[in-house]
Amino acid sequence: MCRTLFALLCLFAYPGTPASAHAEPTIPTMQWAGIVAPTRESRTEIVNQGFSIESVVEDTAYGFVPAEVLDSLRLQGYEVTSSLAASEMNPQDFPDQDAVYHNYAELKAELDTLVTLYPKLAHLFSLGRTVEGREIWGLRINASAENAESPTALPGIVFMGGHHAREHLSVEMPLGLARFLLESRDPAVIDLVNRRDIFIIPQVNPDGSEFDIASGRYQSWRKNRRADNKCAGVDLNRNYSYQWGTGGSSKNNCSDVYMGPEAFSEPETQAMKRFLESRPNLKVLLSFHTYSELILYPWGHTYNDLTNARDLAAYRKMATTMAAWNGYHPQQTSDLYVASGDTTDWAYGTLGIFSFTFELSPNGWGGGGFYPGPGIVQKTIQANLKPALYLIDLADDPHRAVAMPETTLFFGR
Ligand code: 0X9
Ligand code: ZN
Repeated sequence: MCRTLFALLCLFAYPGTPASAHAEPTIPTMQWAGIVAPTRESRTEIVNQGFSIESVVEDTAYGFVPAEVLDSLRLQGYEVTSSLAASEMNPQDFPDQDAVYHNYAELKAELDTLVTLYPKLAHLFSLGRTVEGREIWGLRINASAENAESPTALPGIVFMGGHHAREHLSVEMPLGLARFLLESRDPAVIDLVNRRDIFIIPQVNPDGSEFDIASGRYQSWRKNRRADNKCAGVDLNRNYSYQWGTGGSSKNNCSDVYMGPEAFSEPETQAMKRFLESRPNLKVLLSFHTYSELILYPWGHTYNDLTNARDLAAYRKMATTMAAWNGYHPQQTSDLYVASGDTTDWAYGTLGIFSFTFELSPNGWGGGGFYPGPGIVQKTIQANLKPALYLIDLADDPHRAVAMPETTLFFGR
């Protein structure tokens, strides 16, 4: 078991302690570990203590955890099935092999190209700047708007990726979707695009993404790059304000699920807040993450079902419909583990936007985890086009999903 585990772990390019950029003897070493946690409650409990769960295989949760937290979990009686200091892991893969992925400059160049090729349809804008001063780019696809700001009566939808630095595939997915929507000559797609106000924000956390690749070796970095705490970074997907800090996130700034000193403490989440609040026509949101092949819908901060039965019925129908197309597993977010402060709970709980998280491929850490290689990019984009078109169509009224027969051609009316 251990041998197999080590072989698989070596697929992760994780060369050193993320905190080593601020090396002090007191900074705990990050570990990759497996812990027996067979129920959602036990998984929530270990997340609460600072364990960042990345995948669940049978009764074991795998993820990153500061060494001191792992020691404490052991003392509490948790069975640790495997653990490995990050610094012991040698990368087996080289970023050169992954040249198909877009770094920050390449992403901007690609967005510029799309705007140049489709000036009447595509409008580039900045949502604001990151901790390190990078612009967070957004692309608006709207056939009747003159620019990124002009008002519209059309129903809106937003796709986003890259909240978590190492989840590079989650940047490629919305970027690939943008390209598809602009390039398609399918009359049904053209008609759909003409009827909607579509926003694509491929990389919410460019500082983190750049840090992850900058040294030429992947850093398995998750958070943003706030540098004024002992260990750098805030988990942006724990920093939104809805039920912030109520479970499944950590006050320990060395944890990968550090919630930040207060809700919306980070310029990246502030930028998202400003953007989403300024667009009342937005009715649907999809935040791409990796990995595990899941379709998640609220709530994430509580095991309770949504109290709005009409919304819940629509969410369930939408999730199962999309799952039949991409083969992912649909579930309420908290069935995995409770986590508070994420994008989707806030967007739905505060703004009423129908919000999903997709955990993209691979479906387990045997497939390369956060670094699944170049071959998966186009497959993932293709697999998720139909779900994306379905959501775009439903942006006028997601409740329409409930009465829609499974076989309905969801666009092209
Ligand atoms: O933990 C997360 O932020 C997401 N998983 S990831 O492996 N990409 O980090 C899932 C977020 C789902 N939201 C909640 N559990 N509330
Ligand atoms: Zn993520």
